[in-house]
Amino acid sequence: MNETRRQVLAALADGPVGGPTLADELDVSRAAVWKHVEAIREAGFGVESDDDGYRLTSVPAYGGLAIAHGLDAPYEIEYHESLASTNTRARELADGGAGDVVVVADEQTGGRGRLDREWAAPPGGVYASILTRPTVPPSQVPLATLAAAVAVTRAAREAGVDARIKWPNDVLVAVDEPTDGSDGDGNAEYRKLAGILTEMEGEADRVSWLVVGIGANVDADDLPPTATSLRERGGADVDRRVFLQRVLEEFHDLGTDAAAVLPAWREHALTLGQRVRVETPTGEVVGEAVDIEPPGALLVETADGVVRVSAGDCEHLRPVDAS
Ligand code: BT5
Repeated sequence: MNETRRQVLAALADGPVGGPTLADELDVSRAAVWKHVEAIREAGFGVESDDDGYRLTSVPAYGGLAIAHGLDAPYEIEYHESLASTNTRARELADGGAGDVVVVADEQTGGRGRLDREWAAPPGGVYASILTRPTVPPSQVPLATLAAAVAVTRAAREAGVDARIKWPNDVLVAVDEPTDGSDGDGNAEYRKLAGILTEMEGEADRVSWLVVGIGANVDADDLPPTATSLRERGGADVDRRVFLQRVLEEFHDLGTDAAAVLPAWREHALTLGQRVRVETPTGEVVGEAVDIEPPGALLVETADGVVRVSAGDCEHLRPVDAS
């Protein structure tokens, strides 16, 4: 995205500002300012102009420039109405040498989950892949997945939806939680609000690129029965643009700093304290999930002692203290 266009947009938001003033401030021609203003209008922004100059009157619901506008994180936004998969596109950009780009689509026609599973991505959801080049070893990458889960959870909570994290990458919401503020019987049914697909390339001691793909349901149409959405769970006024901006800002702030990520993850974890069954590449582990440790391993207390699980699919059985 054109940096000057972002600057023009920011100036209009602080407006009114005259075209000649803007041209001077940004060191571009008046014709260039006019072209940027026209492009901003074409992107769906409301821009009024009168004797005092240009002024921003409205921001479109979604789109590349709209997401970039007011975003407090150093990412470029590449927006598509429709893509097969934002992760696939981000990988292409990575192969071309790009970094600090977020690929966003309104819908995906070939959304991917982990292990070649499908991700349903109808129009109206948040599908975003954050491409970065962190200076960390590959072993730290699980922290980025946890950071993304925390970021989505915090943004959902800000939108009024009580989201929790299921290890390692699912954000869930209870669909039959009591509304009187009590904890209920501990057997609430949870549905999936968001999932994260992390991909990377690197050498033993250094990540080359990292793509963290986030899929979050905002609207409820055409979702699998095990899914839920922000709108369905009461976030009726959720602004998809602001939600994504908050996710990106939180993700950027957390980084891959274990001291920041793990306490935040623990705070929102649904998995800790539960009886779990984890399908790992080397077999099944059943026991109580007791903690998470860097860079993202789940500690499961089994009949044979504590087992450290780095990867796998986790199923919550029943809470340990439920009868
Ligand atoms: C995930 O996989 O949860 C990772 C999903 C990542 C999707 C994002 S969207 C942006 C970026 N571009 C991509 O192509 N992908 C990423 P996993 O843990 O394997 O869960 C997949 C399972 O979730 C499926 O087998 C379904 O059961 C379920 N599922 C599919 N679509 C869903 C949806 N929209 N909401 C909730 N659950 C869904």
